[in-house]
Amino acid sequence: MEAPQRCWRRYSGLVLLFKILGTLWGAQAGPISYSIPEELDKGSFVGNISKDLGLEPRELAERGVRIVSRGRTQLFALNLGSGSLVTAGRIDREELCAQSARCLVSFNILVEDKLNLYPIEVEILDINDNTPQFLREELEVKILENAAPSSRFPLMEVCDPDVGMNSLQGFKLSGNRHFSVDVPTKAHGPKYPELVLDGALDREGEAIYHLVLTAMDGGDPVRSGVARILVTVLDVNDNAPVFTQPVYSVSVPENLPVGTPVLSVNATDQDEGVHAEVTYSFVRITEKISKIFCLNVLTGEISTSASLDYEDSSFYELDVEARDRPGLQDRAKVLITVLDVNDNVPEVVVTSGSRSVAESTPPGTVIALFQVYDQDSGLNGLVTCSISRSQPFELEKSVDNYYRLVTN
Ligand SMILES: [Ca+2]
Ligand SMILES: [Ca+2]
Ligand SMILES: [Ca+2]
Ligand SMILES: [Ca+2]
Repeated sequence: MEAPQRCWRRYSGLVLLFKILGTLWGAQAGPISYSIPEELDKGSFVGNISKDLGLEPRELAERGVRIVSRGRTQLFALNLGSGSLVTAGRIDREELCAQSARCLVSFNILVEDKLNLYPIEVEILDINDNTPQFLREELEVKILENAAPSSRFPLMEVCDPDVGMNSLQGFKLSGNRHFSVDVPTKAHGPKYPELVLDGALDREGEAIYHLVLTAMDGGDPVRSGVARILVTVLDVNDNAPVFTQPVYSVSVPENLPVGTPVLSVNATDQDEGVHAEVTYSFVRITEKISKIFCLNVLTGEISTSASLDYEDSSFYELDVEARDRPGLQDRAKVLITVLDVNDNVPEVVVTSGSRSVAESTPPGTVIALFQVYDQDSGLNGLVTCSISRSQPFELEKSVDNYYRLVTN
């Protein structure tokens, strides 16, 4: 196998060119041509040289027929017994001629007794003895999830040092509707397959794709090489945080100690990393409410920062916002109902009354008018009023929690 860097590079220096030593000896007009496939065993038949020189096989030895060439290891030899030209060893076409379309070996045969030179040309035919091979067997490709369809991403180089149909003919990508493979149509140069994005990606849907790329030559049988491609889809901030519910409701007693958590809001963000880092804040909050409730920026926990008072305010509506680091946001409502606690004692307010009462005062005389009330609500504000039976007075209910104290 050729070193990868040499693949697909055209260079001409490897074609053997043997100069004819001269025409002084009257060489033949054209070369004697033979062709053999590469990789034959040593001693394989190339051509019937004695016949083509018009000699008997035994004359090869008698007339001193031999191969002449300069500077290279001789690839061929004469079999003096059979009178044929044979291979002197295995010939690797790829080593000899690289990507040249035709691989010709030229040399001369000298007939010593007459000093006649005969040019010989042997074409080495390619066989499909190389499998397409990727320069790397694994590659990670990172693609932003918002990459436009038809975007292209270069993959690893592949080489097959054979020529013609025996070299690289095409690629196949393991079935995936998001990707295909294509090779830019350049006449020359390296063949880098490219990954083509066929459809929109969504990291939140699928973040990783395992693809198998196959490179095939056109030999018979076809040889193929495979490489694994890991596509990592990179996140883009395409999701806003979303609160787990649009409205959060809670009821708390008004005597809740300061600093007690009331409830937590929570928003999730489908993205990753800083695109999913959510912070919380109140939206358009009055100064009064901002002194009563505080919101933990990181956890979304709302707690009291002052005492609640049902009698002052029994209901709060707060707007909260969740925001990811780049700034996408969502909003929700928080409804806080303050429940009454029996924290007020009933009060008695005397509206009118006498300081003293004459002993002779007849029964049923009104001595005082007073009102009772309680700031609490419901049962906590329901006041009952009574007087000791041992006293010479009794209570008479009037309107609106008013009572009259009368003698009996
Ligand atoms: Ca070959
Ligand atoms: Ca091949
Ligand atoms: Ca995303
Ligand atoms: Ca986000």
